[in-house]
Amino acid sequence: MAAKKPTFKLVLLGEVGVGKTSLFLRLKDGTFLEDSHASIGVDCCETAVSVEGEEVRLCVWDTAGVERFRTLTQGYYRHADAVLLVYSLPDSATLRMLTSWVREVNDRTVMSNTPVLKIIVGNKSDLEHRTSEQAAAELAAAFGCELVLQVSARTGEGMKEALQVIAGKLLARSRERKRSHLTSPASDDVSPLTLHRRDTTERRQTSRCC
Ligand SMILES: Nc1nc2c(ncn2[C@@H]2O[C@H](COP(=O)(O)OP(=O)(O)O)[C@@H](O)[C@H]2O)c(=O)[nH]1
Ligand SMILES: [Mg+2]
Repeated sequence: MAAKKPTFKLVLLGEVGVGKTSLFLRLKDGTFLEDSHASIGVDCCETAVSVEGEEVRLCVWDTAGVERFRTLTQGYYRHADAVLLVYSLPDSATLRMLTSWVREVNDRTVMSNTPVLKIIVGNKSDLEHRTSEQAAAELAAAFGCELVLQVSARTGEGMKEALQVIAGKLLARSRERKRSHLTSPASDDVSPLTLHRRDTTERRQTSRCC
């Protein structure tokens, strides 16, 4: 039987208008819509990335626009391996607002077994930047975000590289976790295989994508 491909859940967060749905549609269909598309509902899509010859699947989730009311459900965060904290490069206020999103992520994922990978994504790189890279780097350092990336949903610039680096990080982290499970003295008590099976079942019950 073929080995199960490593699969990771990524969720998009950030202020309304920063381009989350545009990034999502770029990943899902390779398209970009000029007009705002606030009415698109919660959705997820899967994209495959090759890391050192291994296929990694990334399931990306977009909000239903409910971030406007800060009413994202716990299910949105459940089993998330990474959060993409999106801001708009031409709008520095959206970067400042990420601090409250990071706090929400920390609150919502406090119970998860493994810390979620936090990634700051500056979108709209095709427009004039009004936000300094330094400010994004400082926010990342202050809140334990491991990556700071710049992309454009409009042109697709930086998207392939972003997926590559995210998939690489998640795969390395998951391999490291498996290694430490195998070598840990506690591995007799908690079987990684059992945990994995339960995890997969829960995912099936709570998610359409992964
Ligand atoms: N120039 C430019 N505009 C973008 C980009 N991404 C999104 N937009 C525009 O920004 C507006 C808000 O995008 P949307 O994806 O609805 O943002 P969301 O509220 O975060 O989901 C729309 O008019 C998009 O066309 C981008 O990379 N470049
Ligand atoms: Mg949206």
